[in-house]
Amino acid sequence: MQTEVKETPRYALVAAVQLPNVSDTEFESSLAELRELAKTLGFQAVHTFVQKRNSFDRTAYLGVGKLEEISLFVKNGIRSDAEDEPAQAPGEGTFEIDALLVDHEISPSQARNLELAVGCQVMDRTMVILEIFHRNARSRAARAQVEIARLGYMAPRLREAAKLAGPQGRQRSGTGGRGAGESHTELDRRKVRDRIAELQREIIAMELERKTQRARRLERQGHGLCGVSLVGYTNAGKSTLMRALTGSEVLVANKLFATLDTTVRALYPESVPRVLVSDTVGFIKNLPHGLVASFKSTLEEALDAALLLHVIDASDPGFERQLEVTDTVLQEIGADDVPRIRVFNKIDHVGDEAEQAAWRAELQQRYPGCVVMSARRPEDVQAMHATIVDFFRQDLEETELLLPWSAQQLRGEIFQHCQVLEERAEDAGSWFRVRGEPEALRKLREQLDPGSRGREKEYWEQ
Ligand SMILES: Nc1nc2c(ncn2[C@@H]2O[C@H](COP(=O)(O)OP(=O)(O)O)[C@@H](O)[C@H]2O)c(=O)[nH]1
Ligand SMILES: [Mg+2]
Repeated sequence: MQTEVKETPRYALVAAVQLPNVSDTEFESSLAELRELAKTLGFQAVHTFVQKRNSFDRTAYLGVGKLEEISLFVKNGIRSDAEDEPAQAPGEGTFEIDALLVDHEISPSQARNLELAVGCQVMDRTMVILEIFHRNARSRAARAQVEIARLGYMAPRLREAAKLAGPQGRQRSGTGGRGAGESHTELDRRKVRDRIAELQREIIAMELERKTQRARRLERQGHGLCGVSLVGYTNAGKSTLMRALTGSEVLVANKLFATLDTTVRALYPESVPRVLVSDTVGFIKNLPHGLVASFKSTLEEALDAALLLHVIDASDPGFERQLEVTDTVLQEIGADDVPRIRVFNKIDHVGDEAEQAAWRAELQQRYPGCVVMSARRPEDVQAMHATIVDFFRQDLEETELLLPWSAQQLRGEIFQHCQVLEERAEDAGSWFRVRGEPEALRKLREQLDPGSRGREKEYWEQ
């Protein structure tokens, strides 16, 4: 008997048409990516249906035979003891299918017909990605940009639903000339257009604001708050590395929807200065054109970081092109001046030990300063941890501070902002040898030596 509380997984089927001009490798890698994207939405992709066709079926994307096959799967569910096998009949010991995910963007009417034919919710590739962006957009600019894309995507689909809403709707739009139904649709269309225009104005205004935000970010770093952002393609291992670096592996092990956790955590073991690591929305190989702007704006959050880790799947044959695209996009969003380390991950996934060593050497030669590692090897994660900490320490200064007995309340400040190398009690107070950010040290000195401020005051009062 199962007594532990477990979150219910949502099961999804995946379907795709392979067109004649699409190679098997390309097709497979797109499907793998879709499954990975589905996972970030909390779906477990249990079964994939593929069909080779010269074109998508105009009515329902897939052919009739395939539709029947899927609908049987949806009707009976899957066996709970073998999660990728169809059940013979619905009932006890079966799991329900919650959605069918389609690896292309399909038209509103295709989606509608497909839903009717298979008997469950249908999400196409664009909708899956939009949902991920929606969940990951944190800044106002990113949220506005994603809403524009959602409106553009949803509007024709809502119209489609309204059109099929029954005889009433049809009757109204059918009353010759400009029927009531039609003007209603036009009204909706205008509303959507107005809203999009409004959002676009907001975005322009926010662009100005962003410049100030960057200045603020630099100031924050001066206070000893350091951010690292992980960027790179979906499936490169960003979230895995993030969990390993922040010690949250244990925490999420029992949690099914781990990937939904958003995603800023302190480096663990903790360091001084304290380093915050954040995950970003991954690049997508097959990104629908209409989503490019939203993607870039969600990525812009990486601009807040003091250091970017560009994670690359070293075992992916297409990594070079992905690396170039990432570089270009980072440049486009103005992240060029943020220091960056290339992290070739998944080296454990490249052949045997000799092959791994050869590949490592080649990568290190081709990309000087890069890190080659596996997020699954604790010693590699530890080394990455050390590299990050070193990065934030390179600008640190070493100095001595005297904390007078009368100012012991500032003791906490010292430990929070500096690494204390030595401490000693003296007649006048506690003496420290510390390392810290120059700006943080300057502030501390000011607080600790009110005398200097007093002298300044005298000077000004003369
Ligand atoms: N073999 C191997 N697999 C890895 C490594 N890092 C991540 N993975 C796997 O690659 C898949 C994608 O990882 P994930 O962290 O979700 O990638 P993200 O999309 O970049 O966040 C998961 O199945 C991970 O378990 C690694 O270093 N070696
Ligand atoms: Mg991830």
